Amino acid sequence: MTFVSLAARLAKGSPALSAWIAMPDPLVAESAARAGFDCVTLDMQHGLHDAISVMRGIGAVTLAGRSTIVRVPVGDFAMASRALDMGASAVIAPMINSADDATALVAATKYPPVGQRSWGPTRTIQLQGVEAADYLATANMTTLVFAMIETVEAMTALDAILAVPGLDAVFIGPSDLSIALSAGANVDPMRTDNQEAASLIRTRAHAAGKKVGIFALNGAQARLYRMLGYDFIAVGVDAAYFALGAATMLSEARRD
Ligand code: 3PY
Ligand code: MG
Repeated sequence: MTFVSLAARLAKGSPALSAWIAMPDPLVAESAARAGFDCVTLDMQHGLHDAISVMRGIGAVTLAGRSTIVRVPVGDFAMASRALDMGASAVIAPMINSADDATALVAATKYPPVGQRSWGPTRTIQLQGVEAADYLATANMTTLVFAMIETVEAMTALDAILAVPGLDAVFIGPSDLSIALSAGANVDPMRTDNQEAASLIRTRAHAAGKKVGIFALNGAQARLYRMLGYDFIAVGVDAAYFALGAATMLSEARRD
């Protein structure tokens, strides 16, 4: 399989459907890459990944011909920079609530003059078979930085966040957003006010020239988001792929 970066795919206007992997073993990440997803996201915020499992997972996914996205823990912009050094095609940073947060994220993940990313992409260069000079010349365009919008503060600061130079995209966290918009009363990504807020974010981000991602709990939600014009859609989580596959097989096996 030829490796296609997420940036190249989105630049062509093709939406990307991503696996979402919490289990910290490269075999799980590789299985997702070979199962037909366009790309694979490894989750360090709520998933069980750490720096070593991310390094191994990126290798397995890349060698299976897919690009890897890493969601880093809250505020861990140093890890965002490391994930790119390890060969990630994109990073997602949760709970970006202000232009200052977004500026700090960009500083860690884009080379000068856009940011202050420090040099050391040894593993990326090895994995992708590129020359160091070519990587330096292209990395700011070929790697994507997503700021998560999932709080009332982020909604209030949305235009200022979208105006931060070097920020490529936003990623909506519809569960946290639904909790925030209901002042903690419930978590319901499909609630009408929450979907309206997500559409507002999508429209404003597209108007600002940014790509927009969102997390879908299942295939039906992912289809809806694809129809609505989201660019990057995370489809469910690895535990659900396993449970759904097992339930389907067992019900078949137990049918009289
Ligand atoms: C959310 O829905 O809040 C997320 O962070 C999705 O992963
Ligand atoms: Mg969240």
